[in-house]
Amino acid sequence: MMRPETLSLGLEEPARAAGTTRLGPAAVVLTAFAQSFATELLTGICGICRRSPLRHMLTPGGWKMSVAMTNCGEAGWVADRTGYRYDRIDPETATAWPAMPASLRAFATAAAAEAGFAGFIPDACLINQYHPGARLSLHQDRNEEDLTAPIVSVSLGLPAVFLWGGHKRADRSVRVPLMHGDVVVWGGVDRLRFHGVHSLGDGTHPQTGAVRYNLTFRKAR
Ligand code: MD6
Ligand code: FE
Repeated sequence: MMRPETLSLGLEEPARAAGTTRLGPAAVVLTAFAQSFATELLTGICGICRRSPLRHMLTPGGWKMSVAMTNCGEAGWVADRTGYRYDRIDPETATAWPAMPASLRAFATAAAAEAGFAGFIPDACLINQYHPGARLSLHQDRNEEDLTAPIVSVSLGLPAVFLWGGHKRADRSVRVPLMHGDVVVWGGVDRLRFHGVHSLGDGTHPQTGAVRYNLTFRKAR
C-alpha cells in the first residue's frame, strides 16, 4: 500500500514517526501529527493571507514584532498601541477576518481529542510567519475569555526551538525542538504557562522555503 505522501509531487520530507511527549500535566507534543495534513494547512494559509495579509503588528510599547501575523475565524488576535485583544474586524482591511476553513477547524478538534481534550471547537486561529531571525519572547496567552479551553498549536516549515517555561516569567524554561508537522496541545493547569520561540535559524524547507509557520487554534470567546 502506497503511503499518501508518495502520491504527491515529492515535495514533502520523509514521514517521521508519530509519538506523544508530555510537557506537563495537561500539555503534550504530538510529533508529526499534522504531517500528512500539512499541504491542506499550507493551502488554507495561502487563501487566508490573500484576504487578510500577514503584517508586523506594533506592541503597546511601540516595537514592531519580528513575527508577521494574520488570523482566520470569528475573532482575530491583534496587537496595537492600545494593547492586545481579540477583534472581529481585521484593522488592516476593516472587514471581518476570513472564515476558518471547516477542514482546519476539524483538524484542530481531532488534535485536541488526541491530547485528551474532547469537544474542542476553536473560533479563532492566529497564523504566525517566521523568517530567520524572527522570535517570540516569553509570554502567556491570556486574552481568551474562556481559559478552560486548550490551545492547539501546529508547526510547519523550518524547525524552531520552542521555549516552555513555568507559571512565572522568571521560571526556567526548557527548549523543545518543533519540526514540520508537530502539534502542541495545552490546557488545564498548563494553560497559563509562559512560552516563546527562540530566534529562527537559517534554512530552507521543501514546502515553505525559508519560513516557519505556526497556527494556534483557540477558543477566544
Ligand atoms: C509559535 N506559539 O509556536 C508560537 N501560544 O510560533 C505560541 O505562542 C503558542 O504555540 C499558545 C499555545 C501554543 C503556542
Ligand atoms: Fe503563545
